[in-house]
Amino acid sequence: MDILKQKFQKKAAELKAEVKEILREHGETVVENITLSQVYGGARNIQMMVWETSELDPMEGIRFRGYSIPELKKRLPKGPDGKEPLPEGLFWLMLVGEIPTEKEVHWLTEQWIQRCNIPEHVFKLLDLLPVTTHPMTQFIMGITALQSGSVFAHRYEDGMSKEEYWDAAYEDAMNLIARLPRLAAYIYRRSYHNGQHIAPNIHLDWGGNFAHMLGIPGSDFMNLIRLYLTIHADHEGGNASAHTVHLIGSTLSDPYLSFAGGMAALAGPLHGLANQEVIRWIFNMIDAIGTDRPTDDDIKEYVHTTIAAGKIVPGYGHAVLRKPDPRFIAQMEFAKQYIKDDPIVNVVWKIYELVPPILETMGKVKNPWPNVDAHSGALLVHYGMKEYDFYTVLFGVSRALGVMASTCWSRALGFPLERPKSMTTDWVKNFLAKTPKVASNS
Ligand code: CMX
Repeated sequence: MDILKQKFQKKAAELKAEVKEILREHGETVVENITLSQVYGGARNIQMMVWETSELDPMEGIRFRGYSIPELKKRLPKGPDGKEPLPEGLFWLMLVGEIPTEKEVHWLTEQWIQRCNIPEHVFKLLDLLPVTTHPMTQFIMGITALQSGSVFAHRYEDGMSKEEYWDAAYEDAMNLIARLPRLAAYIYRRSYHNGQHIAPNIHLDWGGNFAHMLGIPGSDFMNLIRLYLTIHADHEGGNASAHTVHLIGSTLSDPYLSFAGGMAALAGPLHGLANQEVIRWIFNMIDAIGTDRPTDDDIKEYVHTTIAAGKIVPGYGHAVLRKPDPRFIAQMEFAKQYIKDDPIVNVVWKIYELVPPILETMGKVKNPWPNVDAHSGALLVHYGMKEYDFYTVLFGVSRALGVMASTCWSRALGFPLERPKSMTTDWVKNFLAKTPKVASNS
């Protein structure tokens, strides 16, 4: 058994025993009451699942196993030039709760290189699609095609015991993560570079090799990809992509299929697709105004026009966060360190000053601050990746780290089929007829 799997097995057995004890003593304890507004309002804030790998605080933002992004930037092992953290280290941390050593991260990089081979039928399937097919559609189809190699599905068919689910899930998680950069780069090169593919470089780390296969040169772009893949990896369990992976996985559908489902959720404009929408919106604004150096008034007017047309301002707002997203700030700091006077980056920073007060005056937006998607496109455009339809695929490659580590935990802890209760409005009316009215706080 490999070193990471051994560590995970030990930790999982300990936590499983602990959870059993917690539930034996406190299983009937009520965690919180739920209001009708939450039921009709997208289940906001209802605590209804366990997700070990990260936790989101509305004011402070994401912590991965207790570590904030600035802490991770300091403590995780870094790429060859010692600048940006290696996403391999974050996966290790999320899976077993320990910051890995340089040696352990090196081992993981090697593992993913050994597991990165993609069967020919996957490329053949993608080649049948029109090159104009949205990259997220290609990504989901590619992942689904990879499912034929699912260790979990094959072992289940062979009569695997419940006690082994975590082991098969681990194998699929490791293989899938290893293969995603190659799959994503293949989609990028076939969609935008006439199918001129670039072979993997086995001497590079997971993120560095991904940047290399995308074909965008330079060590700064490699560093951007390392940081990007780290900060997008997980955002606790309730976000739409993570929750979808959790839900599908609970049916014992294998990790490939549950990840493909999660990617379909990520492809929505209120979630991960917002990263392409942000840059499309900025390009449209620049076209409408006629310059990539718009004034404050130009931008304000464009924001008002967007809102007046009944549209959202992409990259702003969040279902949980109530402060600027630390993932936005991390990208802003990257730009300050690596990039000088880039027009699109400057526009993103001006929008950051101008949009929150406008959203606040609307009186209904709970969080007027930027989220992760408000900045990422400007950095990619700077390094030459202007094909914004591809951006959500990058997000998806990163998100695999968190949702796959969590899938291992879900199978190790033996989580059952997820099946919350729904209700009809008739049920609600009957219930209200019998229930004393609670004063509204608005
Ligand atoms: N621009 C305009 N209106 C906005 C807004 C924005 N950026 N953010 C919220 N609102 C509106 C909502 O549409 C809602 O309006 P209605 O009452 O008319 O339906 C109202 O403000 C209240 O919404 P909220 O409670 O503040 O936000 P939600 O939790 O419902 O939704 C989110 C959160 C992210 C979907 C929303 O803020 C939004 O649409 N943002 C823009 C899209 C975006 O950037 N998504 C990416 C999020 C991060 C990620 O998952 O990748």
